[in-house]
Amino acid sequence: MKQPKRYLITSALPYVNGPLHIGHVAGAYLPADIYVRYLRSQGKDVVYVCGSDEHGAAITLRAKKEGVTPREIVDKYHAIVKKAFADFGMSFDIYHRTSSELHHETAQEFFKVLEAKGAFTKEQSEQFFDEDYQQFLADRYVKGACPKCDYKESYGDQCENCGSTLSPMQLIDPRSTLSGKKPVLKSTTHWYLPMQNHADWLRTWIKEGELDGKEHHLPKDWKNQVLGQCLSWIDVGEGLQPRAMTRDLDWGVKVPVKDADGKVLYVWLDAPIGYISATKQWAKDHQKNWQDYWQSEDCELVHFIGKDNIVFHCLIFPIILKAHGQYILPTNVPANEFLNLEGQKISTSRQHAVWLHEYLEDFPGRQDELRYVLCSILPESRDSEFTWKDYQARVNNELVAILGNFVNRSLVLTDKYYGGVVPALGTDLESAVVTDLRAQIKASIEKLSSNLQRYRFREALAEAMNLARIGNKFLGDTEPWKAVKTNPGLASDVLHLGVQITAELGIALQPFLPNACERLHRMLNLEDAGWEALGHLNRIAAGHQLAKPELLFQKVDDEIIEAQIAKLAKQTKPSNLAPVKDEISFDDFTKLDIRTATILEATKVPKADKLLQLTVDTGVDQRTVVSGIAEHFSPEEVVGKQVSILLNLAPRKIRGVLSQGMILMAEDAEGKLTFVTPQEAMGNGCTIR
Ligand code: B3M
Ligand code: ZN
Repeated sequence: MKQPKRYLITSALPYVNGPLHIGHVAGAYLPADIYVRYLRSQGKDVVYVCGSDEHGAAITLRAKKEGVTPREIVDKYHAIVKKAFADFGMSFDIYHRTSSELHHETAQEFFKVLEAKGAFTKEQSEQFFDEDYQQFLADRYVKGACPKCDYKESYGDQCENCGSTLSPMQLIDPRSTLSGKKPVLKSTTHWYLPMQNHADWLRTWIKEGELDGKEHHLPKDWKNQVLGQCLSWIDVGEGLQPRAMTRDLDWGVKVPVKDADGKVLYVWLDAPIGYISATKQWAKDHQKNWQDYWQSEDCELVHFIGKDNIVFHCLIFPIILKAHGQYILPTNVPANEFLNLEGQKISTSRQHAVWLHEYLEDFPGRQDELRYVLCSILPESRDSEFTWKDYQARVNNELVAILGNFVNRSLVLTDKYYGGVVPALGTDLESAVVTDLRAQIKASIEKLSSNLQRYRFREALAEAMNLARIGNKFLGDTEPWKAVKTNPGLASDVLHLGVQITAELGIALQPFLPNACERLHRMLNLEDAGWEALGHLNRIAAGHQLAKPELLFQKVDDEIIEAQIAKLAKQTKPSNLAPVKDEISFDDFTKLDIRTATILEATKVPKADKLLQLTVDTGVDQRTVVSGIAEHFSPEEVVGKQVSILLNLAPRKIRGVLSQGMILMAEDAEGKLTFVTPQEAMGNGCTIR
C-alpha cells in the first residue's frame, strides 16, 4: 500500500435534535480526535471535518414535540452541540452545518450529477400516509415493532434497540407518530438508488480491499463487526434492495429537478455530502483546495461512526461517491459499538444519559479525565459500560495513582535535590539497567504506535500508560530518595531518566490527554514536540531548568460521584411503562370500592408456586383473599402489613379457595412488586379514591 500524502477524517454529523451524551463521544468523536491528534503529531497533512446534521425526521419530529419550527430546533441545538464540542476540546478543523447554503448547493449539485448519470431510478409506489395530518410517513414518522428483535418502539428507519436498519414497511403493527393511528397506503413517486446493481463491486471492495481491479485498502484492517454487517447486508436474505433517496417533506434540501415539488433529499443522501460541503467551507476559509482531499488518490478518507451508521457509510455513500465518478472511497470505517450507562442503554428520550455539556459544567477543567475514562472503555469490539464508580476508580487509581504519582515523584525530587536543574546521566546506574529501561520503553512505544495505526485506542492508551508504570517500577527499584544520601551519583542518574520518561509521556499521551500534556510541558519548561521525538529518552539536556511542579490530576471524592449517581437516578424516566388504557368515566371509577386493610394471616396455597392465601381485616369484616405474590414475598413478610384492597370485586374460586377481593400492588417494568400502603398508618376500612 502506498503512503497517503493527505488524510481526510470525518466524525458522524450528529442530529441536532438534542444535546450530546457520552455515548456519542465514545462512538464517533473521541476516537477520531485521538487519531487526528496522532496524525498531526507526526506532521501529516490532515483535515478533520464534522458538523450538525440538521435535516430529517429526527429534527422535524423534535420541532413538533417542542411546538416550534425545525429552524428553531436546529439553531438551538446546533449552538449547544457546537459549544459542548468546543469546550470539550474536539480538534475539528471545521464544525459546519447542513442547513448552510453551501451545503444545499453542494448536495443539489451532487444529485443533479447522479441524476444525469442515470444513477437513480424513478418509481411510483405505495407509502404509509397519515390521513389526519395529510402527510406521507417516512422513516421516524412511523413506529412499530422491530421485525428483528420485537422491540415495540422501533422507528421506521432504524431500531434503537438492536441497531437494525429498517424500512417502514417492515414494521409490525405500524402506527403514525403524528396521529398515533394506523397509517393508510397512498401512491407517490420517488428517486431510488438501485443498490442491488452495486453488490458485486461492493463485495470485492469491502472483502478483498480491491476497487476497479486495483488494491484499495487492507481488508484485515477493517473491524470484524463492520465487515460482518456489510457482508450480511449484501448477501443475506434478499440482499441489497432499491432505496428511496427522496422524501415527501418540506424540511430538507429541495430535490433540484422538475416535477419534484414538495420533495426533499433523503437525509441519508444529504448528510454524508455534508462532509464534502464542510471541507469546501474549510478550504475557502484557509485558501486550500478541497479537491486535494476528496478527489485525489493521494488522500486517505476515514469515517468514524457508531455501529448504527455502518450501512450508510460502507454501502450507500460509497455507491454515491463512485457513481459520481470523481471521488475517493473510504479506506476504513472504524465503527464503534454502543456504550451503556449504569447497566442500561443510554437513551435520550428517557433522559438516561450523561450529557456532555453538563459534565463540562459539573467537572470544570476535567476534560481529560472524561477522555481518559471513555478511551479506557471504548466500545471498540463490543458494547461496553460507563459507571460513575468506575469513573472514580480509573481517575483515582490510574490517572492520580499511576500517572500523576510518577510525574510528581520525578519532578518533585528533582526540584528538591537539584533545584529543578536536570542532572546529567552519569555511570553510577548499572548500564544493564539503563539498557533494559530503554528497551522496555521502546517496546511500549512501538505497540502504542501500531495500535493507534490500527484504530485500537483502548490498547494504545494502555501502552502509553505503561510508560508511567515502567517509570514507577524504576523509581521503586532504585529508590533515589534513599540513594541521594548513600550514593548521590545513582540518585541523579535515576532522576535524569525519570525526567526523560516524563517528557516521553508528554508526547505519548498527547493524543489522549492533550490538556494534561500541556500542563506537563509547562512543568517541564519544554516546547511540545512531535511523534518523531518519542522513544529516545533524550528530549531534555542536562542542566535544563524545570518549572515548579504541580499536581497533574486531582482525586475525585465520593460525594461528587454520589451526587452524579443521584442526579442520573432523578432525571431518568422509567422504561417500558405499560400503555395507557382506554378512557373511563368518573362513574366507572366510583364503582370501585378501595379500602385500607391489614393482613392478619398468610399461608402458601398448596401446589401453587405463585399464590398466598391471606386473611385480611378490611375494617368492615375479616375475609380471605388469594393473591399472586408468593414469588415476591414470604408469608412471614406480609403479616401485619397495611395494604389497599379492592373490596367489591366479585368473589372467585382460585385453586379451591374462595377469594373475596384483590390486594393492590405497584409493579415496575422489571416485574418488581410492592404494596400500595398509605403514607401514614390509618385505621382499616378507610376509603381510597
Ligand atoms: N446524523 C445519525 C446519527 O446521529 C446521523 C449521522 C450522519 S453522518 C453523515 O446517528
Ligand atoms: Zn430491533
